[in-house]
Amino acid sequence: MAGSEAIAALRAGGKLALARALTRIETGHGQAEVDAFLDAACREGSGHVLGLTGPPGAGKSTLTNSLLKALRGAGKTTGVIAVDPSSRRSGGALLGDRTRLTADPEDAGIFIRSMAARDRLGGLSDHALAAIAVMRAAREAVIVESVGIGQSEADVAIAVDTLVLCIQPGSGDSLQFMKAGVMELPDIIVVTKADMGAYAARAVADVKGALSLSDREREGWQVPVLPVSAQDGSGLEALHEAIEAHRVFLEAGGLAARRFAQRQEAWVADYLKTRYGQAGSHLLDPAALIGVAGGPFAAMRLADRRLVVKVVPDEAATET
Ligand SMILES: Nc1nc2c(ncn2[C@@H]2O[C@H](COP(=O)(O)OP(=O)(O)OP(=O)(O)O)[C@@H](O)[C@H]2O)c(=O)[nH]1
Ligand SMILES: [Mg+2]
Repeated sequence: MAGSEAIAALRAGGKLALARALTRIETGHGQAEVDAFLDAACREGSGHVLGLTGPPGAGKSTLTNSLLKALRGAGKTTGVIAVDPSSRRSGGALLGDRTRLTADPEDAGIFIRSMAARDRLGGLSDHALAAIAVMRAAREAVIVESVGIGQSEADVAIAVDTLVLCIQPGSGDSLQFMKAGVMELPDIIVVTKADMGAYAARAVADVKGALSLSDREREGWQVPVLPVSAQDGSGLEALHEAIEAHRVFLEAGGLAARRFAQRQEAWVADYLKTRYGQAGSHLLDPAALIGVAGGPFAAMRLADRRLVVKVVPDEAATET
């Protein structure tokens, strides 16, 4: 099926079509037809992708649940991808996530998928990137839950439109994040479990202190620091509004499209680096590859073909 028609069928086919598409991109990984489908999804997708990231236990899944309800309440079709940090972890962790994500199974507008991060701890696998591209084409709003940021180029920051960093009170995490230089990544910072009173207020002050002025304002966007409790519901509405405001901010002036193009280049650059190392990644230009191949996924396969080792016959042996 040609790209555009396949995307139209995906949109018309509901949850079943989405589940099939996600299975297909895993089983058919590397096939030209699958790459064409993924590139069409990138071209035609327009869903807003929200990333929720932060340390283990910060409250990401609980918050995902609350935001899912808010988005459904606003009438949006939604998709959730929960990225499990390690494929080596037992099924228990995934099941734990599933029980906290208590979506109505009858609601055709909610689709939830758990995925292993595979080889890259805390980062995203190629499969997760592909799944996000598909969800973005099929749904109006997508939430990606992932542990940790700033650990590799392949983390959630290059996969989403709006990045929310979750920090829990009393953890001292803001200091760690500041030292690691990841404070410049999030668009919104949430101090979770705000029902913890003085601890939460202190954490908000710490985060604000850790954010330098340049971190707080980027390209005209002021990074808000919001205390939120998924338990008693306080701050949830303000968070939902901030996410919506960021979406509108991105749409205005075509910033969303520009950033999406940059992110696709980052996917290809990361693929080159992961697969072929520093030397390999210097040989090919991601933007040029995408231009020739027609999209980021076909570009990765084009890179594979170009960088395949050619065996050159020994000169001395061929001279005689
Ligand atoms: N007091 C309080 N506890 C909360 C709140 N949100 C989550 N928790 C608790 O914090 C713990 C971790 O919550 P999760 O939502 O599973 O956190 P997570 O970040 O998804 O955890 P991992 O996916 O394992 O990294 C659970 O025991 C929750 O009940 C909140 O708003 N207030
Ligand atoms: Mg979780």
